[in-house]
Amino acid sequence: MNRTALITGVTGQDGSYLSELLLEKGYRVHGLVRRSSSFNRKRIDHLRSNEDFILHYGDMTDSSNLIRIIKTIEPDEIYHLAAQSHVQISFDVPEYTANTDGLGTLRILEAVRLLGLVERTRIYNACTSELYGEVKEIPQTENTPFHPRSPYGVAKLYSFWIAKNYREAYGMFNSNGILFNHESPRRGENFVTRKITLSIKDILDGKMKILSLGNINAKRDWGYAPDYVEAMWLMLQQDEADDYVISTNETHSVREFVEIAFREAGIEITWEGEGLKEVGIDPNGNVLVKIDPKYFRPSEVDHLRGDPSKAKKELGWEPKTDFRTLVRKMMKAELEQ
Ligand code: NAP
Ligand code: F7E
Repeated sequence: MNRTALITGVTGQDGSYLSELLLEKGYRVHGLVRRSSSFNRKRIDHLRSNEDFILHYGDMTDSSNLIRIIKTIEPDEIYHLAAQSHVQISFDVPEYTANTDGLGTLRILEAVRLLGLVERTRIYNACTSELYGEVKEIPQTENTPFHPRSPYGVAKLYSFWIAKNYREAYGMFNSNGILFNHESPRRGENFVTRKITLSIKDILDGKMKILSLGNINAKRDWGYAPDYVEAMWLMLQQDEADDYVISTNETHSVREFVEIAFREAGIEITWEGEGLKEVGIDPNGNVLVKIDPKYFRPSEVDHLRGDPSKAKKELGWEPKTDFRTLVRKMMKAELEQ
């Protein structure tokens, strides 16, 4: 096959699974990594000896490096995944989030356009169910109006529209993946699913007593990250660029995630009290879960459920992993570590 791909965000959860997928398919994979004072490559360390896996220093806030890298490698496909991806943290660093997640996408598009690669290079743009925010209908489809509820969501709204605008204005092959939450044992440790499995492991090991959470009634459409990176690849193999919802069409609360994860670890949790006083207790009456308002968001997304019918029809894509299996996989991986 001998195709060349560039992945921004290669050190992240999705970047690592996508790298594995593309290398298996025979691609030469280039990845953008940013400098940090301590090494941040543990998700891709196992790929380092592969000579088709090449890393370049860069940053989404610096156009000069993006132009230089894209000029050197002239990729057939760019998977643009790099982002400040934490919703709550985007309220703390809104300007940085806009720069990286919004303008970062523009920098990639402009680099491809100015380098004369419009005919050659196809771009996958990582968009998100956070665009729907305060949802206008259930389930959400490609036609549901957007109403983002965080600086992250608003930055990604710009990213969505600028990729679509460059598709319409310059005929670029830019596909937006509107991906709903997807998780794995490689999920960042401060996203709720991984925080829960990691904390349960710490409680069992005696390193932690109580898991503190924010809004446990929030509902998400949670899928399994390796299933979702396959959809990214499929989007770039189509005749035309387009926008696709990638989701499971099932929704579950954070509370349900907690209950199943504890059950997988052999502990049955029951709930007592209400609001800020609500606690999750084990059969011996020990409090293992409590509510801490510091994890509440200034504006919350309460309920997400995506309808992936278009992806099923046009890409032949379907989620392979259901919610229970996802929780089981994550908890099992945590306990085995
Ligand atoms: P992630 O684990 O947080 O990874 C983000 C990646 O972006 C990391 O490689 C990170 O590098 C890199 N990055 C952040 N800021 C950067 C900058 N200024 N310059 C260069 N690289 C930068 O995210 P993920 O879960 O894999 O998600 C991948 C993409 O899909 C993101 O755009 C995210 O917003 C979007 N998305 C995710 C989900 C989900 O549920 N996972 C759903 C919808 C959309 P470091 O390793 O150095 O931090
Ligand atoms: O929160 C609630 C929180 O941070 C999920 C990113 O990948 O998916 C992700 O964004 C829910 C929210 O993910 C805690 O309030 C309760 O309602 O795991 P999360 P997210 O905000 O849905 C979308 C699709 C993306 O695009 C993003 O990049 O869980 N919650 N207690 C908590 N959340 C966290 N993080 N920590 C808590 O203690």
